[in-house]
Formats: sequence, C-alpha cells, structure tokens
Amino acid sequence: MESLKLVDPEIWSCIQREIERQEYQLELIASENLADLAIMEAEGSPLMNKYAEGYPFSRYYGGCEFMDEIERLAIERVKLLFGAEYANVQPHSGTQANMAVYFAVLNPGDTILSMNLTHGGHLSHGSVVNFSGKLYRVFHYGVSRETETIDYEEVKKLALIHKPKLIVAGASSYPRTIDFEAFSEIAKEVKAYLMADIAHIAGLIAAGIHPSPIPYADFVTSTTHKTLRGPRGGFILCKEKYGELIDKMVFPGIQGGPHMNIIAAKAVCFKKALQPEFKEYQQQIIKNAQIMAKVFKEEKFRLVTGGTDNHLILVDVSSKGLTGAQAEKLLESAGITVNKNAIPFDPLPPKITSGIRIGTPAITTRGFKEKEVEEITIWICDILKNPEKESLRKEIREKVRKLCERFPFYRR
Ligand code: DSN
Repeated sequence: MESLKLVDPEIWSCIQREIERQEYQLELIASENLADLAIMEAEGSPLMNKYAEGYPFSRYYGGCEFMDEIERLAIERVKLLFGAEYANVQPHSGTQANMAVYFAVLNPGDTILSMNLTHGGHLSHGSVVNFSGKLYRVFHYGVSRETETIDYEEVKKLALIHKPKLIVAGASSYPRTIDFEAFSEIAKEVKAYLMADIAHIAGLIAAGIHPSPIPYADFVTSTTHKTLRGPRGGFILCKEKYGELIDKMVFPGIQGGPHMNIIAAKAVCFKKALQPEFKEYQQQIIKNAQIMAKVFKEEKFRLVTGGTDNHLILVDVSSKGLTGAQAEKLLESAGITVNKNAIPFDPLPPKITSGIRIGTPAITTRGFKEKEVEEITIWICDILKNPEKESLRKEIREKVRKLCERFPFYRR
C-alpha cells in the first residue's frame, strides 16, 4: 500500500493497525469472516471506476462489455451454487436485498410476519427502528420458552390470525436448523409470499449441509460475507417468474449504479464456493461450533437451545453473574472478539444483554480444528469465570497471540 501511505498516512496507518488486529486476535463474531486475497484483489480493482447502471447487455452507459461478462459470470455461478432459477447480484447489502423484495411485492401498510429481533431475527425484518418496521404492519413470531427453538405451531397460529402478505424465515442469531418446508406450508395455507433470508447460513446451504429454502421460498435473500466468505454485499434468488419484478426494484427502484468491483468479488466468492474444499470448510465450521458448545457445557455455561446445529452458539452469561456487555469487554481485553447479544426473553436492554454470540466461520478459515477450538473455549470460560483476574486476561492475550502466529492469515 505504498501509494496510500504517501497520499494519506493517517488512513494507511489505520489500515495497518486493523490488519494487525485481525491477524493477532481471535475473530469470533458469527457474521464475520476472512475473505480470500483473490476476493480482496477483485474488490480493490479498477472496476470500481466504472458505472454500469442497468443489467448485462442492457446498460445505460457505454464501455460495459467487460462489466457484462463479470455480472453474467456472477449470476450464472450463484444460480448454479444454490440451484436457483433467477438471481440478482446487485444489492449492496442484505438489507437492500430485503428492501427490494418488500418493495417488489408489498405496499406500505401491508402485513409481514417475521422473527422477533430479540429472539434472533434481524433489524430489516420489521424492527420498529428500521424502515421495514415503519412502512409495514409487522407481527413477530419467536421461539418457545421451553426449547428456545422456533415454535412452528405458533407461527401458523399467528399467520392464520394476521393473514400476512409476506412471511420472513431467517435469523441472525439462531443456533438451530430452520425448517423452510414448514414455513412454506404455512405461507401456502394463508396465501402469503415466503422470503427466506439466509445471510448467516448461506455457506452451509451452498455446501448442502443445511436444508435449502430454494424449493420452498418465493424469494431468497442473502449477504455474501458471512459463512459464504465473500465481499460485503447482498444478492437475491427467486423463481424465474419474479425475475423482472426484482430486477426493476433493485435498479432503478432502490439503487443506482451497481458496484462492479464488488460484483466481480462476489463472482470469485461463488466460484470458490463451488469447489469441493468449500464443503469441507463448512463441515469444519459446524464441527468447531459443536466442540465449542460441548466445552461450554462441560464448564457449566447455559447455551440457548442447549447447543448448535450451525456456525454459532449463544451463551447465556447471566448464569455466571455477567452481562453480555461485560463479557464482550472482558474477552476483548484478551484479544478475543465476540458480540453481546440478546437471548430469548432477555430482561436486559440490547446495549447490555444477557448473552454473547460466538461464531466459528473466521477461525475455521484460519485453519482451526477441534483441538484449537477446545483450547480457546477453555480460555474463554476461564476469563468469564474469573472476571476479577486481570493477570489471567493478560496471560491469555499472550497465548492468543502465539496461537494466531501459528495460524497466520495475512502474513501467510
Ligand atoms: N449485523 C449482522 C449480524 O451481525 O448478524 C446481520 O446483518
């Protein structure tokens, strides 16, 4: 980054320090990952200079011949990856993808049924502080108090009462398998559209180790940077019959020019996800999350739902007399990055919470297997069980650094 260093040493320095942070801390935020260098090269390429409003072979700008090829490759690859009839790869984010679907099939005031944010849903699924909660009448389903898993009977009951025009299936902190078929049966019964937001589990679905919503949902939205390990961005998959509607809503409906550098990076991500190694990677993500859950339980921590089927676990730290915010801070001071997260029926507000969410996608990318995950989970438990011991956190900070040195990412 020699040019950047000369032009803007302050920003250059921030980037260097962030590289250092990413390299020498344990990234356990469930929605983050470490994208391959090839993906970063595509994203940081001269494609960023090009406008390409429109779609392949039908643009509002000249000079788009290579843009057409790039976007066509991204579309073909993502369709192949998920077995979808139609794809739009232009959404700048998962929220933009959701917005495009809502705007395509709903009118302001229409009814949505989606998962409660505090039970694991997402802001863009109708939270009152988000456009989705302001524009639509939103009703939420949640998880059962007993099992902390989605109560499909409750979803059905709510659907029959509220007659939503759209049901959203998908979550941002739900550690269990989502039954898209059950959602589709409910949607069919009340004649609602079904949208599956697979942002968190897209990699698992692409690898065939979480059931796919493609046969069941009218629309599937996602991001590309979580388990899928691509650039930050979104995409929409749908039935061919909705393709034109979705395309028009993404552009010119809610977005202007597509970010062609990101679309190229998405194409690289999809290509990598089509390789056999990607399936092994996704399987290891789950193995790592399960070993982590096992150690937490052995150390007598309460896990929401008692464990995990996917890439994340939700730890109820209130069982150890801590809040999520305290736990996040304690771990951060030892070089371990997680996020505080509400647990179902959390009595504490979202900036404090009773839980922490921990995900294994990024450490699995670094090459961690069961042995390393077991070791770091014991460190995490030790820190959380001994919040007064600053010396312990310092000791573990050193161990984290040494472990990261053994599994370099940027310094390979
Ligand atoms: N903010 C993301 C997450 O952390 O799950 C979802 O958009």
